[in-house]
Amino acid sequence: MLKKILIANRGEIAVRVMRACRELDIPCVAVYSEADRDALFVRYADEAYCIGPARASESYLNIEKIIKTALEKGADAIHPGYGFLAENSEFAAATKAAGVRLIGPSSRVMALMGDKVAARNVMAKAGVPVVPGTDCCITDPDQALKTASKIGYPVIIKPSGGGGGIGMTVVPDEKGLTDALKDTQKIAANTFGVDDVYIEKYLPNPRHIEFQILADSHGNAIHLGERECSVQRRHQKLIEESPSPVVTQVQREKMGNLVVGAIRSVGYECAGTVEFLYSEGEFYFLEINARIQVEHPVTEMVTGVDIVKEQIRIASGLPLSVSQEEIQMHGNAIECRINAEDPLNDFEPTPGKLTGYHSPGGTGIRVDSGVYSGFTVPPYYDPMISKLIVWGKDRKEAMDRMRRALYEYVIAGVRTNIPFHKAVMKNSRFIRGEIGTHFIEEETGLIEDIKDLLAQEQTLGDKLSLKSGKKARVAAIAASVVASQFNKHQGTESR
Ligand code: MV4
Repeated sequence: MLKKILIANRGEIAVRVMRACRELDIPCVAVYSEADRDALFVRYADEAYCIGPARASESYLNIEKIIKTALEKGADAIHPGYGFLAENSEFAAATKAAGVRLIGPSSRVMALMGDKVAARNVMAKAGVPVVPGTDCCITDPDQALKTASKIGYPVIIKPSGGGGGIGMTVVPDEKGLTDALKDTQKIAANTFGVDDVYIEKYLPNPRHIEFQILADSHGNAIHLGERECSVQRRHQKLIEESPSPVVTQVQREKMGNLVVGAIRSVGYECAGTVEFLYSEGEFYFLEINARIQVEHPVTEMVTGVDIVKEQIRIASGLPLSVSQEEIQMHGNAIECRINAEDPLNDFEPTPGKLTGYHSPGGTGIRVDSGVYSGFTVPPYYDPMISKLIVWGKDRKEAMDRMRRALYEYVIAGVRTNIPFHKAVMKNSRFIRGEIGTHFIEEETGLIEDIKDLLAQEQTLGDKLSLKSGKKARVAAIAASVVASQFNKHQGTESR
């Protein structure tokens, strides 16, 4: 087993990884920026070292400094979490050169997966369905026109070095293709350093469904079923669940086995996610993410597998602790990402001091967070406060539990997207599981629902804080939230 792990990340995921380390009795080292001095993960760690200023390029992205800290402090491995250096193949190569293990795939596999055209070809060769499109990069307009008319409009042009939706252009018909090609190439060059692009058939309103996989150095590879991540906005996921409301056991086994076969064929060795678009009953491969993902807890809740511990086992050269036959999905899990952002102001970030913080608890609740009451959410990074994850014996119980948990959650001092999640949990399409990647923009009524919710809470909060005095404001907010949920105590002052 690894002797000491440095966590090259911050926030909730740093805490998540350290929790696994603590259970495995492996000491953990935090590295942090000046903006994160007071963060929970710094206090949680066995040792913590400041590695630079708030600006990520000088701290969380500072390859040299991070590797130097690992060597100096005797860490034999680095866990990169998600974002920052997690899928940086140069970082993977530099860690290896320094004799430190990276908890993730090799730099070769990382580079292969980072090249979206290469990844598409690998998957197609292994029999995984891919979106109809090109198997090489498109350079000139004639080639583009020929390809597009073959696959049929609308098409989507994507940067090969990209991922996550950046720089993609949808082209409805032949007219706009030449200009769109030029534009996408320019964006690709500016963003990813190479102007390679490829073309796929555009699927109008697909679901986003992804499979969790694990592969060790002994040739064992398994999948842990799928996650449905369709509720997202501008490529930021907001709600994820497992299993997907539309995937049957037969489809799950079929796709799971295909995916496992494909990752075996490339010598993949770590946890990963294979992303698909899903439309009219069919799956289409999109890309592979060679990292732990934000939404991994929903898979942990339904399978009982601790994915981070498995990552650490894999990096230690140990075999996976479970076989495919032992994996069973139990019940349903839903995750809401709780962000410091204002759903009534175009989801603009709202960093600041959490003057009051009370997280929900009870049966079937998991809260992964990197904050505490009195903590100030810094403005420099992603504004996620926590992930609220619930488990239920079926999807209905999971939704009922999520509603209950959201109404217990008290965060004072900054606006959050909790009212957004409350509105979605009441949305009839969401309840029926009828979601696609355009769900949020289609459900324009959500904004009105959020306004109503906030007005109700405001009214009750005002009444209660008059009665209970300033010191009890946080408690009053909690009470108002609960009351507005049940709509029973409105207009009464009995509470
Ligand atoms: C697509 C698509 C429709 N057709 N590809 C955006 C993120 C990146 N991983 C892939 N993306 C898409 N690729 C084809 N051929 C629609 C999207 C897309 C999307 C995908 C997953 C989740 C949310 C999305 C939101 C808008 C567009």
